[in-house]
Amino acid sequence: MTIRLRTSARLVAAALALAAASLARAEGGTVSGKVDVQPAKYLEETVVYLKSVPGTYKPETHAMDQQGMKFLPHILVVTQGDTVKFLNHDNVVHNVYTPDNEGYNLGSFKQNEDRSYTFAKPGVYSQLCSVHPEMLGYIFVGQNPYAAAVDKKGAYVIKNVPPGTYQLAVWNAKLKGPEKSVTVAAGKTVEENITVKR
Ligand SMILES: [Cu+2]
Repeated sequence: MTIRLRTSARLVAAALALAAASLARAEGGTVSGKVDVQPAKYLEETVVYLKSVPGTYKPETHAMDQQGMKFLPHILVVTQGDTVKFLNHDNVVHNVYTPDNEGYNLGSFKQNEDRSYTFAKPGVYSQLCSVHPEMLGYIFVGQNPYAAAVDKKGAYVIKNVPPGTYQLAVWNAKLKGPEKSVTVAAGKTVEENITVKR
């Protein structure tokens, strides 16, 4: 009896160890840091991303609103294969088009109507409204989900990155920044600060 109990306790311990090992494998790492944008007035239009991360990613649907005569958010970060639903919460007709990459024009639509577009290819797509030339937004379409727009202080956080070595790159609407090689380990954070300038 005692022997049997010990054996089953050992089996449970072995099963727990296996579960812990597979959890560790599934756990990703974090890449974070700060982007110093010179001149700082271009800070908002900055996305930090990993250039190529092997894998297939489940398509998701995001929303970009037109409200208060603005595209909200100003920059939307998505992954290739994702769909963006464009909303209109203004009491005026808005349009959505882009001249970038394959280009599209979703026509004009009224308050509480929407239009959708599925992004098949990575790239940056400026979002324009033919009715209101002052309106401008951006959709950053990554090859993978490991991308983040900076916050108001220039900080970025890219979470749940599968362990491995990647090229970290930065996109800015007006400026350029370097690429860096980063090695991500499970459960660890890599700090990378980047300077973006002319
Ligand atoms: Cu408009």
